[in-house]
Amino acid sequence: MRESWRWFGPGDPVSLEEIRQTGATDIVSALHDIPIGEAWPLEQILAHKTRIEARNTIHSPLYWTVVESIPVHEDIKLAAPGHERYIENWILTVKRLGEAGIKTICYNFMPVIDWTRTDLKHEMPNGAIALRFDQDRFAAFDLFILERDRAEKDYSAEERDRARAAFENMCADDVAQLTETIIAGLPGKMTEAYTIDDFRQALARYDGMTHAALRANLMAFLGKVLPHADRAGVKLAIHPDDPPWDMFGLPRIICTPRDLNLLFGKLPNPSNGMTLCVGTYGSRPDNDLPQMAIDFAERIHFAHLRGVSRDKDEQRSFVEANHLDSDIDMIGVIRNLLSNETELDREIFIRPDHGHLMMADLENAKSNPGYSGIGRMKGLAEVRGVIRALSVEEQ
Ligand code: DNO
Repeated sequence: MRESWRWFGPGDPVSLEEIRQTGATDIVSALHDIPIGEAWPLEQILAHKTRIEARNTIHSPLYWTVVESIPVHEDIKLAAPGHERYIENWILTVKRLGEAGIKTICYNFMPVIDWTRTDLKHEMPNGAIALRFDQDRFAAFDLFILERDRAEKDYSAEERDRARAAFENMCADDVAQLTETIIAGLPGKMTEAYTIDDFRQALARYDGMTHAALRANLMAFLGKVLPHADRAGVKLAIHPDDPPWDMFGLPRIICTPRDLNLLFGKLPNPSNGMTLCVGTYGSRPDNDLPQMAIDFAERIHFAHLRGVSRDKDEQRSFVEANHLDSDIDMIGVIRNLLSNETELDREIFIRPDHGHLMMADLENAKSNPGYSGIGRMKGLAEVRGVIRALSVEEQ
């Protein structure tokens, strides 16, 4: 397994020198400054790679090997008139990354919103801070802050009552904070940051969009991209919709093994692959993560290792737990990924996906939610221990 680490570029409060000290060898990054829809210029790709790899002769080396993510323009997801040029640009970026030797590309196809949480400062019993998705607060936002048309029908009477109680508990600051957390952005999101009016308009563009129609748009997009990726030797790794269910009346189509079977069944190209985001898929009790690691062995090019603990009485609410202590059998997942590697004679990139805000980082005002240094280092170290122990057992 190749231990990788997400780096957001020169503005990231966690520096490349610090990442080196965690023991990671591979960098997961993107050109975040290029507007969504434009092709990434080759010179900028090479400059970013040089920046990442500059000190490799002096210190233990770091390589830019994984892209997360090339954003997919909303017009592609909508198959809106003129979207073909955005697909052409996406293909150009894939080809250029291939030329630069960066052969694993994570992306997602979530309409309007990328990953979504409701609380960025959930205190764990030990005082560390975790990210949380709370269904009642989410529903409170949808029903009483956004006041989305037809939102009512997406919640049961009991859910609406709980959402109202959550809403009535919020002061104006809480409302502003929750709104910002949901629509203005978490680090690494691949969609625009919205104001509430823009958000309403962005949602309106999807009125009437069914799962089947969105899936057809994904297939049409990939139908054009995959032949080029195959030729460039690049592996695409689709990231699941996080959390993996419909939200705001939007269809979400990469949530379960069934969704993945539809995707790979229709387009079996070797470059058509997936990111096994353990935390995302594991937010649903019906997704069996160790089994998915076996069933999709050839398709998994990248894995995000993170645990979630779901609330007992509300199956949609969860907290990002410790990497090894959660509702997910992380050791089983790692064991199965390791045997895939042996059987298929290849290496999978893994990264610690999110970590708790803890220790000195609690004082660090600049930490990106989920992406602080110390918490992720703890996660990586725990996961590394499991990998080493299981690898010795295998021999
Ligand atoms: C959050 C991440 C997302 C993800 C993108 C993938 O931490 O999992 O930013 O990277 O949605 O395209």
